[in-house]
Amino acid sequence: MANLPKDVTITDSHPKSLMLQKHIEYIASYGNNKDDYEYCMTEYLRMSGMYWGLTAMDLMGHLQYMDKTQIIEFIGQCVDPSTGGISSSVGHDPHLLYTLSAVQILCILDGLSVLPVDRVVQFVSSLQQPDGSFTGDKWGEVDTRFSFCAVACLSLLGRLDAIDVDKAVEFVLSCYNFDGGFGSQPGSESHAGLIYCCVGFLSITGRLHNIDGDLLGWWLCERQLPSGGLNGRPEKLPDVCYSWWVLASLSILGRLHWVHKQSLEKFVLACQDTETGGFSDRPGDLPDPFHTLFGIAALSLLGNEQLVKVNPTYCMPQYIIDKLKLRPQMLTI
Ligand code: 3PZ
Ligand code: ZN
Repeated sequence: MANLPKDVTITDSHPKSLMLQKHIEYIASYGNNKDDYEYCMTEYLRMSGMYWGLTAMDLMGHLQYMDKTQIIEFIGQCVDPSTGGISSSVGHDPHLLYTLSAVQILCILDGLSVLPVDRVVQFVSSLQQPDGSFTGDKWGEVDTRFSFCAVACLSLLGRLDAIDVDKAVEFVLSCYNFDGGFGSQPGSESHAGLIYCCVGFLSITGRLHNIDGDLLGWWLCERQLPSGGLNGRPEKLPDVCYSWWVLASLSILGRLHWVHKQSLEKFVLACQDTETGGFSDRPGDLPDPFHTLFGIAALSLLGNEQLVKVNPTYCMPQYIIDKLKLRPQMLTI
């Protein structure tokens, strides 16, 4: 058997243009029925789910369809009184992932005043380890994803000074591999999602000059398959969310033009669900809010003029990042 790359086939039956109105309806009605099986099942990632839906809506220019007051009040109830960390739902354990989602949402909604910011900052900095790495919560494992969450969260709050940035950089650079990519820990295999986290981390901390952008850019654009879609590592199927992780990384590295934009756009558009709205991981699968956000965000990075411009480091609307006036070294090069 020839070792052909795994891929999908896009046919004429797949959608070719952006069905904006369908996606607005899909996000607006997602979770409307609180007795839904789906709604109950996703309680453990509700905070991130809100960030995915809200950001998708803002990128589609329809933030006004979301209930801002209700969302801000919900986040206020998810702050853990003893640690200052934020959980996915009321009464769950706080985690760095949901803390970042909550801060991203509140930046978009201009609702940061609901947070005890000093305590949230204290929660994030308490997760830094002596080697500079971060865990996601008090018990969890070290992972470069959490290094990204920590600096993204603190930079949005204007409080990067609360951690040892040099040590944090040292740890992330210790996860740099010979192929130019990054893994979750020193010696772990390169993976596009983790590369996004590490490149975003180095962009926020102003240390992109420490890596070889050509070598990493090459690894990233090798993720593109004949269908136009991108995978997360060699021998894997393409997936819409990797369109985002790979494209955003290339954009931060100033090498967005290294992918074939037209065929990637065709792949992403083929992942729309023509009946329900929303995007799936690959053509023909069921849509979800996660792939809907990253499909829309990828199309925004590709220059789709129906969408609001997205910031590649934070996956938030660029106009929000502009309003925050982050220090210059925190901006994407
Ligand atoms: C999905 N999570 O662990 S998860 C996620 N994945 O919470 C959310 N591409 O079963 C949704 N795969 C769907 N709505 C999938 C978020 C994962 C990523 C799984 C996935 C995506 C292919 C298999 C990890 C930021 C935050 C979290 C992740 C990545 C980036 C699942 C499986 C896992 C998860 C949720 C549902 C459908 C939605
Ligand atoms: Zn995916």
